Amino acid sequence: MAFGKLYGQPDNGRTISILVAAKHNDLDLELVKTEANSAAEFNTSAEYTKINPTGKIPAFEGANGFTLSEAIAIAVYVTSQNEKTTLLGKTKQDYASILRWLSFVNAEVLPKFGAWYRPLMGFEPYNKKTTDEAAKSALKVISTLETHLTANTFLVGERITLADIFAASLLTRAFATVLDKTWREANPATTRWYNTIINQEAFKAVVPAPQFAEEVIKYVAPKKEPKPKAAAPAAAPAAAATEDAPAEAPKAKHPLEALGKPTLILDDWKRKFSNEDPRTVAMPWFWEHFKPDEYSLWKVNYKYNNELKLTFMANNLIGGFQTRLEASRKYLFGAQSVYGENYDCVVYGAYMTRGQEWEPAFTVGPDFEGYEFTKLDPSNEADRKLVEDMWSQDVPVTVDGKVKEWADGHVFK
Ligand SMILES: N[C@@H](CCC(=O)N[C@@H](CS)C(=O)NCC(=O)O)C(=O)O
Repeated sequence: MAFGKLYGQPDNGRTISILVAAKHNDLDLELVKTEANSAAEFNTSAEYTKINPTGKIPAFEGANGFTLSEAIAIAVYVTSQNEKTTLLGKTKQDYASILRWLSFVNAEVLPKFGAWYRPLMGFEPYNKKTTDEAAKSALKVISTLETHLTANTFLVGERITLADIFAASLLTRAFATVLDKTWREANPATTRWYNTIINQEAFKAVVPAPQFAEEVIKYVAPKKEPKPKAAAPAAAPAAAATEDAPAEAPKAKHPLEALGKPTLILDDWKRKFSNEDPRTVAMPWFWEHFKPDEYSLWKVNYKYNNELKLTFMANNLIGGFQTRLEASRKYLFGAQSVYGENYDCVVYGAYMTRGQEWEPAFTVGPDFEGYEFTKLDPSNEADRKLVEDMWSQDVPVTVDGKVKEWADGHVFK
């Protein structure tokens, strides 16, 4: 039986740190995949907020009922379960020094790096000046590591401790996105140390192939194409994001409101989907209640799949797309996934929207121009299968004769 559940994401640094520490001490933790979005339905539920009142990840729920939030506390708690662990140092000074690094990386380093790479990844609105400033302060704060690791093999003492595991884990995304080849060459001590930590067996068991950016990833503005006038929705959507001015939430009434109340209440379906097995219970319920005159089904595939690189970045693209569909939440349900591997992946998905056109629901954000919308026929067996596969997120897709396994994805509900 697992020691407890860890609520988090497999590509989230804070989550990784706890999983590696547990692995190091042969402690079994069950990862419950939980969005890094404190506003998401599950994160705001009573069930989750009693474990972590902020709705953020990570959070821990022990098999014995003990619950804990805050990455540092969870990492220390999990590590200390092994009475003989060497990860917490030998002396009181070691232990305090370990806490010093945990706190430094969690509170000083990670937020500064996040402020740099999150806008580049499309997670947050991009503003060149702010992002450049974030880059400067991130590089300044991480120079503390280079200085320390030039004179020391590990962060504390002569062997790996939780400080190293925690710091390397929290830096995985920075190395994958912004700590590029040039930076690594200029910072050999931190790079040597990082390579040592990520090549430990326990680390590799959790993150088999951490990524290294060749160059700092570039912000890519949402694709824009000339839009035929006829495609404009009834009410004006939010302005498309530009480099310095992110899109604002639409203030006009949603055009789909005019369609009135359908017999299939979207919230009923969303609840069914969230609480039941998709294949055996939710989908049969869906087809029984789906009304083609009230809703339409759409295949929604990314247009620029050949430009995708790392799967976690492709998954972030989906996250950004869905975040900016917020204004249509009352009228829209669907799921999109990344299939394949790094440098060979695609973003496919399927949605159901109120009404018979895709534009009113999808043009509330700027990202729709990067996607191709193909109407599906609910009476066609192949189209029904496509919807079920996309929403169940449990089977691979075949692209140009090549099978691509499901890697990650998001459900918009
Ligand atoms: N102080 C918390 C911070 C947790 C945190 O910020 N988690 C991020 C992911 S690493 C999150 O859940 N963000 C979602 C949000 O802020 O909505 C800790 O150290 O655990």
